Amino acid sequence: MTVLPLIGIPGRVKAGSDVAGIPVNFGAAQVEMYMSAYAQALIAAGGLPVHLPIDADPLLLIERLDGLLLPGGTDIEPSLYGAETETDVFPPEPERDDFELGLYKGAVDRRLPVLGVCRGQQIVNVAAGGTLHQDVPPHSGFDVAVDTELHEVTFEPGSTLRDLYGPSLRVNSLHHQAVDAVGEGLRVTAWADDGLAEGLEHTSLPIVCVQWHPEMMPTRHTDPIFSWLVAAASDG
Ligand SMILES: [Mn+2]
Repeated sequence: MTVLPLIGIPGRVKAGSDVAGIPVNFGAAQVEMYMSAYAQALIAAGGLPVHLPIDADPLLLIERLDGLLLPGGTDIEPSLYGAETETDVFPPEPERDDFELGLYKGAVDRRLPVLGVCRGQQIVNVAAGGTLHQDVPPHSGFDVAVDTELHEVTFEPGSTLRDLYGPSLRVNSLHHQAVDAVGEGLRVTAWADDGLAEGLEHTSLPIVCVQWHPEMMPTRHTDPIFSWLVAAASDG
């Protein structure tokens, strides 16, 4: 029997009262959720996705995984990159920051492949000592369909993203924050036409990040970024 590469996806914590359809007496119960499109894309690419509960020890989880997908989500606590809060549009969830930073640290120590998407790219950058722009309204496509191609990105020659996508790509844009100062060991390999960083790669580890949401596009089942993660997770 073929053993598929096991790829972990953390989620987000909600109260039962914030989830439609849950009986009212479960209102105080903790619920975790993630966007299924990530799992669907990884399954289509030949991987085996698994949800990572926030209450588990991130390092024990990482020991069992072949790869990590850090997904989109809320803002990162600005004090983690030495800044004051400038916006509360998507308030930080400190426990989630701790959990995902722990997962990422473990993945780096084990040299596990990591794909960061949106907030995931920002987590990777902050973990490496980088900083964020806290509000970039032209990239906040929250009032249009999630697969709306809002801008173009151009890829750096000699990068993994360039190998996967070619010279440029039209992408959706569902973020209101973005990479500012780039963290140690990372380089920007995708640029929006206004100069914002839309992709990051580690210079020596199998870590690739994108600021857009490939899993929200109708092409998610064939998008090469998920095949990259599955192939890299199969190499170990
Ligand atoms: Mn964008």
